[in-house]
Amino acid sequence: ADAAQTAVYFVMGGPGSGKGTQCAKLVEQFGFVHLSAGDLLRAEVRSGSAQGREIASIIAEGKIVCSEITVRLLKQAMSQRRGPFLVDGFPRSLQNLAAFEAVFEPCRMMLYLQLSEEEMEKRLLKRGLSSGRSDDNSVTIRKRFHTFEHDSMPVVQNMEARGLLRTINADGEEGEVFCRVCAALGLQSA
Ligand code: UP5
Ligand code: MG
Repeated sequence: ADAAQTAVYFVMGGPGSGKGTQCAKLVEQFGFVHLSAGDLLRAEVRSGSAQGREIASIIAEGKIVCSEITVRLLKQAMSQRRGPFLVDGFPRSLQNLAAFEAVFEPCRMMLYLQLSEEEMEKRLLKRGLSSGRSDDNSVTIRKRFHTFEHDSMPVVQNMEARGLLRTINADGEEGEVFCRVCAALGLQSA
């Protein structure tokens, strides 16, 4: 595929900041292709493979799956579709970023959904009542917050230093946040 058709936008933000929700809206209104690294990893877990079991235990601990696995899953998913791509919840570490950039063109931009831990926890615990996600419990949520601050914020800072970061206030109603997301992308929402 040629570079013009494979534009990549990273969508980052802490656990429960609304990445998946905002990506779904961008798909619906503008035809982006949404790739959630977490969803790809959870699909691998459901496949029941030995690697899936390994991934399951990493997710339940709120830790980061090794870059090789995640990049391979992204590569597979991207090879079947034509962009522009929203890569949601990745890269979560500087190592993830380096592994991605060894294979793909640098991203166009990173959207960073910024939200307080209090609000993120509220959203996740509410979702946890019905999500069935092994990591939507208060113990794992705390570990996810720690991993985000420790490993993922350096990626956000790296993007900022490269002038590629757009920080979005993710507090408020979905539609309100979506208006901010569209503005950051220079898109006119219906
Ligand atoms: N909600 C959304 N917007 C709202 C709003 N404006 N007001 C009120 N409620 C709102 O939203 C979360 C919940 O909040 C939903 O119930 C939603 O309705 C509501 P969602 O859009 O799902 O937020 P999102 O940021 O996508 O939250 P998610 O839990 O998916 O974020 P995580 O980053 O924690 O999860 P992810 O799936 O990306 O990763 C899970 C795990 O996989 C990681 O912890 C890690 O162990 C592993 N992983 C890797 O190892 N490597 C990767 O590259 C990716 C994942
Ligand atoms: Mg998500």
